[in-house]
Amino acid sequence: MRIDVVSIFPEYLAPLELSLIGKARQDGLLELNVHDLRSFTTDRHRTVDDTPYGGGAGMVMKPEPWAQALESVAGAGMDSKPVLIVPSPAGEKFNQALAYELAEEQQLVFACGRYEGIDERVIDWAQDHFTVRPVSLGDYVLNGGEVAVLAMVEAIGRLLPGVVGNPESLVEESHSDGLLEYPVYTKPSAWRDHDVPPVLLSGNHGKIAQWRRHEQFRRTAERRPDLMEGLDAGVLSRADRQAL
Ligand code: 6GU
Repeated sequence: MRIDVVSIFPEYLAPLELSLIGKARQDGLLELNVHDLRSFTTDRHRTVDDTPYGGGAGMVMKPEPWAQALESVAGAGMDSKPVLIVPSPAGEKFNQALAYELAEEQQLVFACGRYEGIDERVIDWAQDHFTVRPVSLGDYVLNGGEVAVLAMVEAIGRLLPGVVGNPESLVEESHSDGLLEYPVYTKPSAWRDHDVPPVLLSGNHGKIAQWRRHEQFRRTAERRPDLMEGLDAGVLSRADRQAL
C-alpha cells in the first residue's frame, strides 16, 4: 500500500516513523510519504488560507495549493483511483469495518485541513481524480486532521499483510467480531488483594472460552449498549445466542 499525507504541519506525522508502522515502512510493506502543503503555494508568503465568503469566524484553506498538492500525488501509476480521505468532524464515522475496507486499497491520500476547513470546491473537483471520503473519528472537535491521520494510519496499517507478527491477535481483539475484548491477566495470580479469576487457572479450556465469551457480552452491554443492537446473528454461535 502507498499512503500520502498532505499537511501544513508535516512534523506532526513524525510518530509514523516509530514502532509497528515505522517497522512496516522499513520492511517495504507500506510506502508512506508526507507532503508540506506550503510547498505547493506560489506566493512569497506561502499563503494557504483566507477569509470565508459570507463572513464568520476563522479562516478557510485556499483551493489552489490543495489542487496542486493532490495532483502531484494522484495516480502514481496505480490501476484504481486512489481514495482521498478528508479527516473532518463532519465525515462518516471511522470504525474497524472501514479500516478493513481501506486496508484493501492500493493508495490512500489524507488531506489534513486546519482552521475552519478546506474550500468545499476542492472536494467537488477531487471527485474526478479520487474516491473522496470525509471521515470523522468521533463526535468531538480536533484542531486539524493530523492527529486523526495518526489514528487511522495505525488502524489501517496494522491490518496489512505481514505488519502484525501474529495475525491471531487481529482475530481476538476488540471489534473484530462486533464485541469488546475480554479482560486479560498475567502473573502474579494474587496481587494487592486482587486475584485473577480462578477459572483462568483451572486449565479447563472449554470453561475458559465460555467465561471469556460471557465477559465480552457483559462488557459490551455495560459500556457500549449501542453495539448490542447491531450484533450480527450470523457471527454468533448457538452458545452466544443462549448467553444473550
Ligand atoms: Cl477526523 N478531524 C478533525 N479535525 N476533527 C475531528 C475528527 C477528524 N474526528 C473527530 N474530530
